[in-house]
Amino acid sequence: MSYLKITLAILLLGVSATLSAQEVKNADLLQNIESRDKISLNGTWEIIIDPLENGYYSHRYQPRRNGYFKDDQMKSPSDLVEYNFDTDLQLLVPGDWNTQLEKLYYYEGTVWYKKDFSYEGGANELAYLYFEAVNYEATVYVNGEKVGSHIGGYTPFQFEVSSLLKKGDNFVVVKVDNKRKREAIPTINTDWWNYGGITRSVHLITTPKQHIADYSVQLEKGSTTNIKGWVEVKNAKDGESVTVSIPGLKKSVTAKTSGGKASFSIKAKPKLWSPKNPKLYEVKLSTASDEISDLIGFRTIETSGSKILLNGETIFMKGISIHEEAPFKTGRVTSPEECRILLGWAKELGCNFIRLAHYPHSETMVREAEKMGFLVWSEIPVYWTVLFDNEPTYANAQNQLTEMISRDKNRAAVVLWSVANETPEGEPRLHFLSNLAKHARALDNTRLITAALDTQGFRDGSKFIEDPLGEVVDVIGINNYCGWYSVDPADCGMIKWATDYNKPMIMSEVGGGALYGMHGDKTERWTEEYQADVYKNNIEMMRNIDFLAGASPWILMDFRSARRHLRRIQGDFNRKGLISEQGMRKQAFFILQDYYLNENK
Ligand code: GCB
Repeated sequence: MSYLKITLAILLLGVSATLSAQEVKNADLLQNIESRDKISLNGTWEIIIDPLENGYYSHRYQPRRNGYFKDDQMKSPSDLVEYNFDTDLQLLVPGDWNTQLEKLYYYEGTVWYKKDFSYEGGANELAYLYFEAVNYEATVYVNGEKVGSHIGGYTPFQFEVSSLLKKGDNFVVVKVDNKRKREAIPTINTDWWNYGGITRSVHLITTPKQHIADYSVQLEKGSTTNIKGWVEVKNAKDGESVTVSIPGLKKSVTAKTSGGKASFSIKAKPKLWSPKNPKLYEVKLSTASDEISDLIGFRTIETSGSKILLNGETIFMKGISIHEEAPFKTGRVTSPEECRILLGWAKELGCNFIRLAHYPHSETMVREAEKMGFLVWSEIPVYWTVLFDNEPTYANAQNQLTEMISRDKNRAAVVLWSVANETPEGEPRLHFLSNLAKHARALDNTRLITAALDTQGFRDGSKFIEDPLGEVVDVIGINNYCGWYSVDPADCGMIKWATDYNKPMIMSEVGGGALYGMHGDKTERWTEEYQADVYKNNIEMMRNIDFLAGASPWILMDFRSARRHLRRIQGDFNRKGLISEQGMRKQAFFILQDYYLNENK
């Protein structure tokens, strides 16, 4: 055993000890918001830009009792109220603030959001405020009272607010703060735009008092004939009936709750979900007081040596990486149509796989991808130089992982949970990421765990993967910018790869930049010809990796990044897209397309 492996074994022992003491729970999130009774709180919100957090802190820097969340109004002409949502600015929700108001383009800080709504709630119902995502920290108030806060910019959260609502007019205020912090997830330094705001939809969801809160309906690991799962029923006594039926399979079972949960299994032979046949079944769940239906696919995913097997058969994952950046208008994706445009481009490229980088994308994106037959890699923003030895940082990362898995655990399309991207080797990092992998497996034993690594050694003339994290993950992601950040494109084709890990590798990033429409010699940076040559030679290199199980080159479309300062070429955009932000395909698009459509894999 090598020194690294011994260290790893010791670390993993420590990890399991910590975790066994801890209960592994899904996030408190209503599953499948689409099929719920709800009022949309999307649309125009009143906002106040508050860089000094004056609406929160007094001049003695103490939290105010009467902050902006009270939405105070002047009662007489002599009153002094130094803010007024109704006469201030407005923003659209969902949406980032940076691309909606010029003065907020580079802004990082606090913005207060307010929305009036009317509620006609019934006596026997509960009301949940559900936010699909707010970047980065949200503190939520209903009718002037604090209901809670949430950290993490890309996962959903909810608050049960029934007791704070009244019949008729109500208002919600959200303090949104996107200041970057060293200890945060992601940390201070990223290569994507820190879009602030209530970036995804907001709903007021109503449910019966006793309601179906969450459920898992998936094939049992290793089986294609046993659908196994559980249904969590809020406020249920023991022994209440829960029925799960799948009309398309002519199956229905009734299970009884115990401790608020009913477990079931169904013997069936579903047609398996795959990119070629993304079959989804209607699944109906019901209790005496509630019912919900979902579209669910069934498939298996596993590895065998260096192969990835989908439904028992080897699949080569022809992928592309995607940021949640809107085509044509830029900024955050805010509509299903925008998701479909991005996915349509990936289809045109010949992909059966997408890497949703570098944070959980919206549920809409994942569902649309599932309908279109894409395998999905989903990841949390544990990116670059996270504070790996800081416990609150770990807790934050684990919470984001829990929320991502909780939300998408019924999506057949999702086959890979990624715990990190390009993190520097070291013991605290190994411990941190091993814990995350262990946590993901405890929540969901049916999918594969991966991470994108950029640490490679060199042995016997080959690039050598020896990062100890390789031991922990099921599939090794490798980010490697041959021909862009290192060596000439022409030399990439000759590079060989090797590893002692008998595991599949996905080339999770390769690529180079080009400004759409800029032409010249293939040795001239930023030309489409240069980028195309990077792709040609990297494809040559990939052909020689016998343990390669797929690729997700960087990236489908140009995206905003505050690290990209070449005014005339980048102008705040990372130009590694195969397509410009205005939808124009660059030459490299067709090189990768040719590989995906014509390679006999
Ligand atoms: C990487 C990162 C990605 C960057 C990319 C680049 O390795 O994972 O987030 O955008 O390189 O363009 O440098």
